[in-house]
Amino acid sequence: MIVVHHLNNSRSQRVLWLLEELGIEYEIKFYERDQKTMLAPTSLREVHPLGKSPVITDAGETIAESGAIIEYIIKRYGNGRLIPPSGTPERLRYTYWLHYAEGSAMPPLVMNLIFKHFGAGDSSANDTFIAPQIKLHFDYIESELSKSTWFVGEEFTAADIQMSFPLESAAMQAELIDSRPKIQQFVERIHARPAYKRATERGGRYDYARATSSH
Ligand SMILES: N[C@@H](CCC(=O)N[C@@H](CS)C(=O)NCC(=O)O)C(=O)O
Repeated sequence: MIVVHHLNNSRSQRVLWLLEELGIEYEIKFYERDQKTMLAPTSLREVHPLGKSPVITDAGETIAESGAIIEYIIKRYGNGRLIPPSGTPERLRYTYWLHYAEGSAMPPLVMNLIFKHFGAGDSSANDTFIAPQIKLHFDYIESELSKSTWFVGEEFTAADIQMSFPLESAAMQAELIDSRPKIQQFVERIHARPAYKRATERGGRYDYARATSSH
């Protein structure tokens, strides 16, 4: 059975959600962030050397990186669900968004978080790079979401699950979300899905699920 090594308030919530969408049985092993540093406990390094979440174990394999985990689950357990058929334009878009979430959307958001957390005295990095990059990406995402209900088209796919984390992270910040109604609606739509709700019930407190209700 799949074991999800789940860190509270983290990207591993996406894996729980995917498994709920597919109706697959799984176990959760819970890990708590250090309250001060927000880092994962070192016990997670016993599962994978980087000690990051998500990581799953299944059939003797250990799989890390949320995109790789999604690919693995969809291929092994999906039976063609939540992924467009290969060789279609939809499949190309699916692969694009699956990689874009962690490869392009998250880096400026993480930089912003670190910048805010450590309160750097010199704001030039933020003004010249981080803030303009966030604007560029989120304007782009807003415009893509004005073309269709979901990232790939009218069908919900696992790429929407992968994209949920950057969008939920953005939705925590009023200045990013207030002027971008499509992103806001996307986040509301995913939060209304029964499988999403079941995943948050099983995964425990997940602050990002409250993103849109807070403002
Ligand atoms: N690109 C990786 C990022 C993994 C990652 O940084 N996870 C965070 C949780 S959202 C983490 O484990 N943070 C705690 C730590 O670094 O100790 C993925 O998508 O799986």
